[in-house]
Amino acid sequence: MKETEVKRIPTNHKRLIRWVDEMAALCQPDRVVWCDGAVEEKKRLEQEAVASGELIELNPEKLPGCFLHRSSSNDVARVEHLTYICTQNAEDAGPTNNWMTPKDGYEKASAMFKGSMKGRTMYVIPFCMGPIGSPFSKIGIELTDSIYVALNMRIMTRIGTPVLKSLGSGGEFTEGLHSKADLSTERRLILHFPEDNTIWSVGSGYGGNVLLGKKCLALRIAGWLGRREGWMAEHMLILGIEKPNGDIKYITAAFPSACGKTNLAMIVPPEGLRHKGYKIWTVGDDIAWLRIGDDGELRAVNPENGLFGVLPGTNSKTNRIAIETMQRNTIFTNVLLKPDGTVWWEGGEGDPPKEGIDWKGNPWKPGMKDEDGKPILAAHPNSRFTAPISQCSTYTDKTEDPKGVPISAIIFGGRRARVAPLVYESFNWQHGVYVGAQMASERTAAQVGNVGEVRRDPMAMLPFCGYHMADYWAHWLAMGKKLKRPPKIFHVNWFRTDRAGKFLWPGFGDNLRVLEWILDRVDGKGEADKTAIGYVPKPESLDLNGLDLDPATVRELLSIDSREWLADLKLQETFFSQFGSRLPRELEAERIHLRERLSS
Ligand code: TSX
Ligand code: MN
Repeated sequence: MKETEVKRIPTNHKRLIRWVDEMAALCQPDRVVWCDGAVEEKKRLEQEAVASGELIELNPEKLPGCFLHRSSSNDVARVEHLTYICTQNAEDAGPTNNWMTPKDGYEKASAMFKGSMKGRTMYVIPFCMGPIGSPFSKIGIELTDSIYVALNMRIMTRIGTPVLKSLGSGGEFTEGLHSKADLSTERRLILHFPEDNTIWSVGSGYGGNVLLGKKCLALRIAGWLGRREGWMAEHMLILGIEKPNGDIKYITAAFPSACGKTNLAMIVPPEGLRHKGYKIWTVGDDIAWLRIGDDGELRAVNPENGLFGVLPGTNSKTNRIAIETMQRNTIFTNVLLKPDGTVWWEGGEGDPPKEGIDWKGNPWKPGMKDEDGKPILAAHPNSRFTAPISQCSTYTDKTEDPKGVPISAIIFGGRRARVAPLVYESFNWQHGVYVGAQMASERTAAQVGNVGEVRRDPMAMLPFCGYHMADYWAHWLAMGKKLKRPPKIFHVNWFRTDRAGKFLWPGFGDNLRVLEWILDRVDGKGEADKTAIGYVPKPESLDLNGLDLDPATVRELLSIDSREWLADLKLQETFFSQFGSRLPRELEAERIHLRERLSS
């Protein structure tokens, strides 16, 4: 048998070394390379990836340090139907997760991993979620045969020698094993073993399936750890809003996909509020780890170190800060390559280019149609950029604070053409948990399935909760009891339309007007009407200066139709019923009280 070549091992962590040996024996790579995270290593990996065709170097004058990657065309998104929680008892995964036993999981995936790295290099990537050395942080090691994963992980997380130093000779870490294997959908599985602090991902090379620090560790495994250790792993952005007097208030917000979470995380104040001198700070755009600080307040850390954002629809009108962030040291995945070595996507900067190479690698011109007469897209709808968060002009080094930032308000939201008003405040923490648990969003044309269909997505965590959803809600309720001053919980909806389907609210930068009301409420200011669903702003309590909204539109945005709400409550009831007796009594009580208030 051919000896696996192993470069210098930079750790004396015996269990780690033994595990890497065992996984190498299973996957049989030609080489094992321990990543140190240095700049020289980055350059070497980039050169190798360009030589093999995995990356295309972009125009070094216009986009320095940027690369294009095309994934396999059957491998362009997370695969929820192939994502499993592997626990001894099915009940611990709950009705919203796929489940198999750990034994079945290891057996099935082992057959796929066996010999999968022959002829390839296995990279050993020590990574840290959260600032190195922070009590918030968690260390993982990802073994992967993908150079694309290695390069993405060094943007999305803190990697290399400093992480191994922090781990020492006996520290705890999440074991992550990834192989592209043959990229076949028949041999693809994303498995979580929370009882073993282990993640196995095989048969994919794409984003959320393979950057194991992100959804797999920072949400599913961390959620499990957080329940045990008394903290929370949430699918939330973290944003700071600074007043001219230097006072900064931080909020977190959870939205289902296609609601513009990354855009809100980099919101640009609208012209009409410019005179108020707000400064915006982006702490994170996707994941928040929430802990109770020594002072009894809720504090948040962004476990990530980069942005992995959707590109279609991103331009300098919808998100100027993101566009500026991705002008250097960025990996673009599944977008159009222009003849000048730059990139483009649907809804990107300017008009479609006259020609280019599409995300599948084929020549492309605007207006091209496939055999079925459907337009051929330049970029995949789920095409992405990976960029260091430190390149964001609204980045703050508060992101590195090992204690996290104090949270004043929690915002839930969804895309609803009707029912949900622009904004409302829950009555208290328990009611706020109910508001998060019944969250829902309507499908857009960019997603697969029926446009407009309402889907429940509690706390935007449906695909990311690594244990029983009802236990997750119980954990939320328990956390509220432990907080000295629980943050106020709000719900927003930027997507309400009139009868003709036209958006009533301008959205984007103007959403700061809503955030302003939310912070006023936190300060005990900001006038509201007490309604059946919660506190709704009085129209005059929103600063609409510079906006051309007529009073009837504002009234419609803030209106509550009891009949629509009662119909929606039926859908909530159906959704809740799947959790049976495990559903916390408090949430059932909130639903019944809401029905009573709406009916009276
Ligand atoms: O991200 C969005 N946000 C949040 C911004 C901070 N989007 C894009 C959603 C897809 C990711 C929005 N789209 C928002 C929004 O607030 N609102 C809308 C709907 C909308 C779209 C266009 C207009 C108004 C509202 N107006 C014009 O096109 C002129
Ligand atoms: Mn996300």
